[in-house]
Amino acid sequence: MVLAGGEGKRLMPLTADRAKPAVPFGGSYRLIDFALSNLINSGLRRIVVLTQYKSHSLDRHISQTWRMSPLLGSYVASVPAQQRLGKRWFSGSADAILQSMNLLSDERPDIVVVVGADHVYRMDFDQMIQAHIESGRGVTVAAIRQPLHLANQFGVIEVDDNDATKIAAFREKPSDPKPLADNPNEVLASMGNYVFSAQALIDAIEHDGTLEDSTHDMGGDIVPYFVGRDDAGVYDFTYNQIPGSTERDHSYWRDVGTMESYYEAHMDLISVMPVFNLYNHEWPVHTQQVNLPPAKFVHDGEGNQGRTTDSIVSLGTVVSGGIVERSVLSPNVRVHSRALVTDSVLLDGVQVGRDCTVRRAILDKSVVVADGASIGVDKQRDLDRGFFVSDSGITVVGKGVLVTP
Ligand code: ADQ
Repeated sequence: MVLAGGEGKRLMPLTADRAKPAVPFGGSYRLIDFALSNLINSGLRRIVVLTQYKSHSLDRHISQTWRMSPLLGSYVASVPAQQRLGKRWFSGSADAILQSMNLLSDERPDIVVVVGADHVYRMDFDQMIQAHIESGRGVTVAAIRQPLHLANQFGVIEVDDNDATKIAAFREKPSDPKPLADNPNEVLASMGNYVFSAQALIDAIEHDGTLEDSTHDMGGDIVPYFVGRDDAGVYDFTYNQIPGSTERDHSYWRDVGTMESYYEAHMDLISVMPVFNLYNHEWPVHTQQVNLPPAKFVHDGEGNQGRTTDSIVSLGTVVSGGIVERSVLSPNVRVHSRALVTDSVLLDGVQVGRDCTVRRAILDKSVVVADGASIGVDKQRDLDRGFFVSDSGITVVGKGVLVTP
């Protein structure tokens, strides 16, 4: 079960009219492609995606890209909130499962893998499932070390003193986290990925549904329920072995929930020795293959050479007489004469006109930067023009906006 109903408020304006799992990433992908690729590459073939918030582009992406053959017993099905339990939408991620309980009773699985949809990583869930089965516990939570100062964004795990595979305490987004015994600057964070014994999950979710004071949240309520019953295990993500992964990108995992982390994860892709290697064909990240012509770099007839370095460039893009450095260009981008695009992420169909400068910016789909305009050069001016500027000074321009000089 893929939880894909989150709103992604901290990624506004990129989530203004699409669900967070549908946010484009890395040129050709959507965020959800990473979770779905991991599940498929792990041999899991019966997948439901629970959607809710602004799910149109997410549903379209799933049906166009991920649909498999129910006839052959494999499927990726997008399941919208259906108000099966009364006139209300999902109140939290556990409520999304409660309202989709019919899927479990139809399918009758032994094991249910529940994952989030907005992280960039590679993971073999089969290895985690094996560890879960061996433990005999009700739930196993995938975990990774994170810096102490980020603890308030994660579920924080404390392991048992005598058994490092058992969770002794779990607190969702604590303001006073307990650091790891061997490193005062780190905590053990939940990755939001769980393996459940099916009956234990059903019991926990149904019990939670009866509680008036519950937030019906997987991290906030369901995992603590198992911990309270001494029935929660932890799976250390650093043990997960992916074929073809390098020492550099082993255990790479990024929660791209904020504009800063979304931007930084893009920069991880384009560094010369990538921190996250998209070119590992042994564990491919799948996405929609669109029918577009190859990318092209040309001079403009006025002596300006089109040039792109240290960047990712997607199909259908043309750089004509402009310069692009350390940037990610999605399909169908145009960069025209004497334009300079640096340290930026340009989504589908962005057009950068002549003599423009784009610096440390994220431009959403179909943004048009008119001839002579600049973005990211004067941050105050960007704010005055109504653009979002992050704490570290990344300017974000929403879908379809015309940027004038
Ligand atoms: P968060 O990501 O903050 O923390 P949440 O907002 O519930 O938790 O999102 C988890 C996943 O569930 C996301 O993929 C989201 O899209 C989805 N989701 C949220 N509400 C939903 C709903 N009503 N219906 C369907 N899907 C929904 C979680 C855990 C933490 C953990 C971090 C890791 O709660 O313990 O540390 O993930 O990033």
